Amino acid sequence: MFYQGSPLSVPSTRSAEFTQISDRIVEVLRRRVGKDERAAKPHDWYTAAVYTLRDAVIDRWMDSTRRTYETKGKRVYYLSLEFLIGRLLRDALSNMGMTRAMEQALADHGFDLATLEELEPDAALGNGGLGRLAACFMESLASLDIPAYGYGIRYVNGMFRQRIDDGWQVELPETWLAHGNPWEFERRESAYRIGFGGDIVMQGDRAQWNPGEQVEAVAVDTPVVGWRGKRVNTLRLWTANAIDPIKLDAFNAGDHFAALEDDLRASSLVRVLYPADSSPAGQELRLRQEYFFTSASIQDILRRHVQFHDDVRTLPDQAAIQLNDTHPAVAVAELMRLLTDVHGLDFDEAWDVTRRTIAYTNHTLLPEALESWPLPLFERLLPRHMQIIYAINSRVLREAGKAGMDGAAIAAISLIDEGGERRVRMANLAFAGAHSVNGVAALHTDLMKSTVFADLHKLYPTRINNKTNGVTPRRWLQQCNPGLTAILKDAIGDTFLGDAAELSALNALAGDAALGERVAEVKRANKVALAAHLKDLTGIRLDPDALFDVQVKRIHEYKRQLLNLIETVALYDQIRSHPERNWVPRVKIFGGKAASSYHNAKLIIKLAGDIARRINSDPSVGGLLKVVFVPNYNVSLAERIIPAADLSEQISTAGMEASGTGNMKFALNGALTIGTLDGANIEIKDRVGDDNIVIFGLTAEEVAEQRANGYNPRAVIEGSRELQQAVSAIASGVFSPDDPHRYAGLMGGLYDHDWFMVAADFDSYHAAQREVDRRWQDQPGWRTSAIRNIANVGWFSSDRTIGEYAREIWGVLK
Ligand code: B1N
Repeated sequence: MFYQGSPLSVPSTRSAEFTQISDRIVEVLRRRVGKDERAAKPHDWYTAAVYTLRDAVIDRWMDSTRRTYETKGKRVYYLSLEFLIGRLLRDALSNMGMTRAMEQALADHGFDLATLEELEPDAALGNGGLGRLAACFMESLASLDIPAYGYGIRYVNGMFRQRIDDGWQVELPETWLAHGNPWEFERRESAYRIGFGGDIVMQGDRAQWNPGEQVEAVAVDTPVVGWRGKRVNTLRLWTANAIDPIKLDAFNAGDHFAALEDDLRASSLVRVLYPADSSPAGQELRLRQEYFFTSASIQDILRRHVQFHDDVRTLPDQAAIQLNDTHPAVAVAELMRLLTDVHGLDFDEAWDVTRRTIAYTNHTLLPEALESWPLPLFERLLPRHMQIIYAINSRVLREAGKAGMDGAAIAAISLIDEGGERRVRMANLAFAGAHSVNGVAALHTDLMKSTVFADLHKLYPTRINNKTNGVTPRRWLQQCNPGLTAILKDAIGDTFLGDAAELSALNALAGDAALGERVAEVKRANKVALAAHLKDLTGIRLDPDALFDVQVKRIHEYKRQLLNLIETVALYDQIRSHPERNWVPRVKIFGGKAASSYHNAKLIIKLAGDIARRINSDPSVGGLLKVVFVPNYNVSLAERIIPAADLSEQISTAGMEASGTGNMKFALNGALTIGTLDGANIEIKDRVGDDNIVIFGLTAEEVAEQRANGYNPRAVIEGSRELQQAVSAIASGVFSPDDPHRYAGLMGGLYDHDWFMVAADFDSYHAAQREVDRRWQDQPGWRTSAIRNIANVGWFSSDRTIGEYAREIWGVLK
């Protein structure tokens, strides 16, 4: 694998840059990694390569910071409990324009860049879409030359590693920091005290909070390089230290555990990411994490502000704080607290500053994912914030009263849920404390106005706005699909690299057979590469000429992996009953993690494995159908899978997927979408055109209507032969002979309530899949559709999204 001492072929054009890098790597290897070239292991070379690149990044980083200070520009602060970054080496090299030079330099020492890249662990400080969006946004902010900081938590253990044991998900800790992290810089000087509990004493009309416990938050910075290295911004993740890490008296008295108790309490705060993703995560530690990172971030923002502008009242001119969902919503109360209790503003002034500074993004309307905290817990942990929230609430309710709202509307607007156990509603707090509240796709924003926030929207009718999500085309096209990128450059030039909207030039070439063939060749090469990788991971052999039909995302009932699996079983039945038909060979690829406490999601993973085992070993399907569950789906796997997909499954129950962002990545890489009219699928359809996407199923409105009018899934199942057959096969243990009742409950749920409308959409989905078959059988037509997808989804670049936030919410771009 590694050609120690015997260089790989090095192109004859040795740039000056390459020679310099080659020499620098050896220098760095010796002086900073502490290894001699002969003794160095591949990981040492990887580290030396990162340090060498990092030196170039640091120069730009300091330039960027200096420019921001000099121009006294307004800064954007993106507060997010999750940043799902993945690997950084390829991204930073590519954005710095150093990929080729680094490749040559490493080859000079006998190493292959692609192989060394594999040694970098994924920074998986996020669950799924929300965390990945934060990472795409950080890259776009730097690419658009906007001064911005990301703020979050430096989890020691990020998203768990998923192992599949006998078909079941097993969660293992992910130890991404085990070999150190060459990208990060600890900033001991940027440290803040974070309090919990305690009591409040009034001094005149000023409150003083005396916390019962304190920890120290310390900043750890990672550079974020924008496209063409224009700007390097900072991702600032907080780690926690005990104020008093060891109680020597206790230690000397022999009570070693008590001596280290504070240290343990501090480290447990930043120890693990909650693997919740749109599932409830309501435990005390979660609230502590949220307040810990939010307070540290707000203190840091205020410190930076008063350092240069001694009046806190000008904060809204200098800072825009974006809350990524409600996880940092306590920022509203924390900023109020610091402005009043510490900086001496009166309540009205502070409220004005707070609202003009803060904006909030909502990412889900699922009731179980809307954060609310039991009031006694909140009050015990954050007594001063509880007082401030009461004060905000009385103000908001007064406004609602003045506006003539009725009791039901006032109860819905209240920051306190009074139905049953009293709870603090974080979404209402964020809504009240922000000047902008945005949804992440057009339909989702409309539903915010008509459902969860209907009454708040009536009271503050200009606050809700839409910012349809986007993805960075650097990582999700250029870096993950260099083959396709090269063809596109040949076809339309390279302006699309800086502006993804320029991909639309491809529309003129959509029917060009030669281009269609070249795009298909790259797709096939990507499929061959993926097949080889999946063979290593799972032992399953895949035919690269089959249609690769992919559903990779978190496992959740609303995302309806179950609909796809049931349809897979129906297809299997039909292939066996009608082997003479002209079936399209398919590979069904599934991947994704289930929240550790989400029983049905875990059962769905087991079902995928059970179905795969049975179908893959059945000679009567003659290789026409293969099913794989890819273990441990993560960003790096997505980078291999998405460029190799023919068909993208975006099949959530309409009205439930706020946006989706995988849908955008697949289309950008030339996959066709089979999907419902949900989230951003609708906007993708509007752009690629009805002929280049396959839409099925109920609309959000029809889903709501059916639910309201008494939906009867049992009748639906009994009325569909294919569905009934597939469901009863699964229920009766055809795929689980070792435990025939394993899926009786899961299938019983479909008959009894079927909240996610699997049965209602089945026939329509099944027919849509046969429509996919017909389109696939016309390969030139399929290729044209693939090109139309690539040509028309440039709009879903996160550069466009960030441009909209910058102009319409933050006021930082013209
Ligand atoms: O945010 C993504 C959207 O594209 C997806 O449609 C949406 O499901 C996702 C609690 C969440 N919404 N809510 C979460 C994550 C973690 C958690 O603890 C909720 N994730 C989404 C980006 O807008």
